[in-house]
This record gives sequence, structure tokens and C-alpha cells, in this order.
Amino acid sequence: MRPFQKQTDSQQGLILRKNDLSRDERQQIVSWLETLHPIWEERYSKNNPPPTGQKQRTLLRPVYWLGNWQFACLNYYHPPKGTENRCIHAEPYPAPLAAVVQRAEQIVRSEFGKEDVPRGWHLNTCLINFYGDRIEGDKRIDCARVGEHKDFELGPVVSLSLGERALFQFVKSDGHQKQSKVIIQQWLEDGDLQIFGGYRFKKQLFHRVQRVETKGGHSFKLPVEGFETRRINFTFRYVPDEHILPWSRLPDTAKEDTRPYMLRLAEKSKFFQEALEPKPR
Ligand SMILES: O=C(O)CCC(=O)C(=O)O
Repeated sequence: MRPFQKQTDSQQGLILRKNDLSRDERQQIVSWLETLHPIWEERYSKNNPPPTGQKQRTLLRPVYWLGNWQFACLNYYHPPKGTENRCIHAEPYPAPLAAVVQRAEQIVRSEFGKEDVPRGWHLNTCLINFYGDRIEGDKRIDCARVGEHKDFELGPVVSLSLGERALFQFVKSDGHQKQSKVIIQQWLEDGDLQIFGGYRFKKQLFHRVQRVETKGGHSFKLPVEGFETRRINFTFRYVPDEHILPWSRLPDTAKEDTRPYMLRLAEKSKFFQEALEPKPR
């Protein structure tokens, strides 16, 4: 790892803080990560089948969520219409991540205008993406990328990267027919904190991870069968608390679709065991 050094590059709505973690913080986060059991999700489900012309697919990478879990088959949080029955309570942040979140919230409050930070905004949600190769027999399939999309949670999003560097791009998209145009791209390296918000970076532009390099020799020990992780990214987001509910309060169809994931999570997590069998009050 490079010596601990902080350097902030900023343009309106986009901030990159290189090497933002101390050696200790990094070590504690990685040790905690290695106790996690990420899962593979399918994009659709029995009660939310693929739209016409599309097929069921497994996500490109295993994931884990903190704060609240947004199962792909429940279509993620998508205001203004898609806010109900999409976000369910999940495990809290471990101490070393909570410290990063606190720091990032302070940066957002000092660097972004009030118009870009909704009332009540705090980073209560985190998606952890695991990037790497799927191993199938003697084949190794590099699936370390993310197609262009927007994060619809309200207000600025904060991302922390670990492991191999990734080519991250903000792109302008003119529909499916035309190729998207790259507007800004930057390499996200081990320990980098990227923050983006405001109209341009949240509403106008899409973002994507074009590729993840293999040259740095990073790999993580994670118990995901048939997968080798070389980069991990956390994106911290905000979902209003009134849109996050206990799994037991989902409608029956959503429970039916997500029960297999909950059972898998509960094999390793007391939090999810209790979520499946809430104690009567
Ligand atoms: O891995 C990254 O750097 C970005 C991940 C991302 O785009 C997302 O979680 O929405």
C-alpha cells in the first residue's frame, strides 16, 4: 500500500479522496470483510418475472448489504414511485466502517449545498459489491464490471474501494441504440473515497465500472464458492427510514420471493435468523 496520504480532487458534485484509509482502518475493514458470507442473487423471481424479451439472470457478482437490504428481485429503491416494500432491515455497520461513514458525512455536509442534501440525509444503507472471476471447472470468467446505471437513493452517494484498481466512468446515454459517451473517468484504487451528488452526477449522468485490473496482486479470502474476489467496493447511500421495514412485514409475495435468500443469510447471521422468526412483542 502507498504511504498514508490524503489528497482531495474536487469538481462541482464529484470528490475523489485518494488513499483515504489509515493502515489500521484498512486492516480492520478487511478482517471484518473476511467474516462475511456474500450471496448470489437472481434479478427476477416468481412474482416479479423478467419483462417481455428479457431472461432471468444471476447478478454478475456476489453482494452483501448493510443497514437495509435491497433484493434485486424486489427492484431496488426507486423513488418517487418505487419506495414501498423494497428495503428491509439489515445488519448495522461494523465499527471501522461506521468511522468512515461519519467522516464521509462530514465531508458531504461541508462540500455540498443544501439543495443537494435532502433533509434527514445520512448514509444508512450500504451495498458491498465483490468483483472478480467466476471459476467454472478449469475456466476462469472475468465478470468484474458493472453496466451503466444510476443510484436512485436520495442525495450524495459515497463509495469506498479496496483491492485492484477499477476504471470508473460517468457516461451520457442517449438510449439503447447509441453508444454512451464517456464524460469523466477515473481510476478508483485501494483506499480511495469517491463522493458524487447533485443534478449532474446523480440525475443526468449514468455511471459504470468498465473493468478491474489484475496487476496489483490483490485478492481477498472470502467464502464464496467458485469465485475469486480481487476488488471490493462499498457504496453508502440514503433511504428514508419510513421506507425501510422488517422482512416479516413484506407482502406475502415478496416474502415468498426473498425467503430463500433470507434462509441463506440466516445460516451465517444471527441478525437474519431473528428477522425470519421475529419475537412476538
Ligand atoms: O464499484 C464501484 O466503484 C461502483 C459500484 C456502483 O456503481 C454501485 O454500487 O452502484
